[in-house]
Amino acid sequence: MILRDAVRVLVANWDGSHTVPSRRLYPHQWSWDSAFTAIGNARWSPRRARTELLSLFGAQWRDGRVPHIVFNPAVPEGAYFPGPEFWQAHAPSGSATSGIVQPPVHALAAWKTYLAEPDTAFLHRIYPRLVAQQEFLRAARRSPEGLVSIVHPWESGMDNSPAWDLPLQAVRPAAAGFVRRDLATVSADERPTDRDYERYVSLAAAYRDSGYRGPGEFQIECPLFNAAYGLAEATLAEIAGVLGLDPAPHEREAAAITAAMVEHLFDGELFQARDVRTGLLIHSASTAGLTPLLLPGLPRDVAGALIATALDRFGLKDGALPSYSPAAPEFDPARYWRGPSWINLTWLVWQGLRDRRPDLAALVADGITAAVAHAGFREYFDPFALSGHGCRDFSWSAALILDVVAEHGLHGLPASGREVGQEAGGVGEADQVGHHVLA
Ligand code: 2M8
Repeated sequence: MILRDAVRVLVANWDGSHTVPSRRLYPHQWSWDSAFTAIGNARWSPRRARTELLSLFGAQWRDGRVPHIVFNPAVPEGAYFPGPEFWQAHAPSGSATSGIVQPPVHALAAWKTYLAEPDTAFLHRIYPRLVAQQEFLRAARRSPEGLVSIVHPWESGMDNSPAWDLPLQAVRPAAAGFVRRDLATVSADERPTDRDYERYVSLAAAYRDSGYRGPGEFQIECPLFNAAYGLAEATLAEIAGVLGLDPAPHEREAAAITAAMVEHLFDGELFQARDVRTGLLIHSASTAGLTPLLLPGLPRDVAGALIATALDRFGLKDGALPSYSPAAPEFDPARYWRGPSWINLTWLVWQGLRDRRPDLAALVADGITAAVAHAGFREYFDPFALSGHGCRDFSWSAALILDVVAEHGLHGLPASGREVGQEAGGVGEADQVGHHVLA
């Protein structure tokens, strides 16, 4: 049942060449959402996963950046703010886009898509684009310490994390005069405040007015973004191997970023963000700080310290993983990226644990399936009550459950849900549903 329902959500959110994260709240194509969605789609329709990734990279800019939103021209301007009129940006393909980026998790998505159905022609097409995406980050965003920075909280993917509160204080808020669309769909106490939005808009407008060169008033080395960048290099090494290309430059870059992260961002317990403008670490309790577990070359003692922190301060064993430590005063179980459990973030930590601590990885996978079984494919979840928040029928929640179940089975479900899931034939059934719909 859960698998069939997941596929139904993905089918309903499909727009012909990509999947919208949510029909009402996010009616365009988002960059890292497409990567997570492809990872799930690869489990029942690798063709759809390939199309999703290739359509996103079809809007890649000449400088290699992959915009965080590709706008659907059929959707009215007023459906999402800030829309194409605000961003004033176009890809060489002609698509209207935003001009900022999101964590580069796409090499991993391409690789998992390939593993689900080995299609070397797809890898040949996507590899140079993935390389160009990394080259943009090196050329435009790399600091002397060898880390890449983000220029807007939206680039972190964890927009409203308490980790950004301090650097955002230095940003002049934009004068009001824009209309938020998100509050028409989701309750205000689950979303960022108006004050946050004034600063988001101010930063985005300044970056736009610089010709998307920046850097502007917000320049941060985020541990999740850098972990994704390093994992992308490690994954590109695998892809290069399949394509008969030299993996060594990617391996060297993955090792270099891992070393730079340990040297500059690790506080002994957790990876922290660093403010490039002040040179100081921003001490927070964000779950982003656990995601360097994804890096294959992370030293064993550092990984051990991170796992200890995850157990002590993030309740790793206790069910749904929060996006911010419940022990910290800023924690909020219901507001956007300030504490709720998000399936994509939990999935990334799960990936990082699978080889190192399969016992803990299994508990995290159980937490993902239990949250979705309890509340449905919501955007985020109260990590204790498991109640759903944000929008409904959210694509990456539906997609990643397919991946988790394919790897881990249905252990996290109550017995009744498990039976229904098995009766439905698991991912095999979903496969038929998907191919039927695509035919
Ligand atoms: C959220 O971000 C957008 C801006 O990009 C928004 O709030 O309007 C974040 O959760 C982000 O990580 C996600 O990619 C996007 C679409 O799901 O929504």
